[in-house]
Amino acid sequence: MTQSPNTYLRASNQLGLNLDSNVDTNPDYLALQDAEVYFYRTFFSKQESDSYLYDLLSNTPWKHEQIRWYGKMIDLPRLTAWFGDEGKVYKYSGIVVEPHPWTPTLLKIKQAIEAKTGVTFNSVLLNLYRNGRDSVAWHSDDEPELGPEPIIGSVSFGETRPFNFRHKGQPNLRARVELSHGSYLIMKGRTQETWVHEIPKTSRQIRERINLTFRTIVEEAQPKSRVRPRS
Ligand SMILES: O=C(O)CCC(=O)C(=O)O
Repeated sequence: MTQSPNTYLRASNQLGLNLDSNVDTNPDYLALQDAEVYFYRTFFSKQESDSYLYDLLSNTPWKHEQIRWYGKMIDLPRLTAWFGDEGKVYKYSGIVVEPHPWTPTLLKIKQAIEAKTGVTFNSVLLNLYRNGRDSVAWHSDDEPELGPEPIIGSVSFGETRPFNFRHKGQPNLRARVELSHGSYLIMKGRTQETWVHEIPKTSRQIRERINLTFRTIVEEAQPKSRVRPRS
């Protein structure tokens, strides 16, 4: 007798088999000079990723922030939302954001990445790229409140977008990772000190993408002479 996929899933479940056998167990290590970057191409299964994408698109209080760019106020080319533990205020590009409290969905995603890698986070910035015109310009996640050598955990759902790296001291050193639906990228060590990253615009007709960059706001922000805005 042939079994329908659902019968197979139920049977596998009863046997305690891994239903997500097509998710990555170990990350790829990206050999970037002066940096430490790991990448799970498929951290969340397609089914989980579809459900997270739909939930986050519908239930996030998306905001269109403005920044001062060469003396003029401009809209960020994406929508954002900041969540985290109480009091974990984030300041970037002249924007100051108070955290929304964690939602059950965000806590589930956070617990999944923490359980696998042993790294914990107390906040997350959500970015919604509505189409190919939305982007994030070259920058590093090196705001003082992230402390030295911050660990950034970056989860993506929706349309695949290229994530470009450029070395700060040797701009001809470049790398690219395709951040696909359900992927998880971890940047640690000196990555933010030595490299910048961007999501470029594209003229391709593409659908939405949501990125969640989990961070840890440290209690004592280190004074810093210059923080470059990102657009
Ligand atoms: O969307 C991404 O993958 C990158 C987002 C990012 O660089 C940031 O929020 O600082």
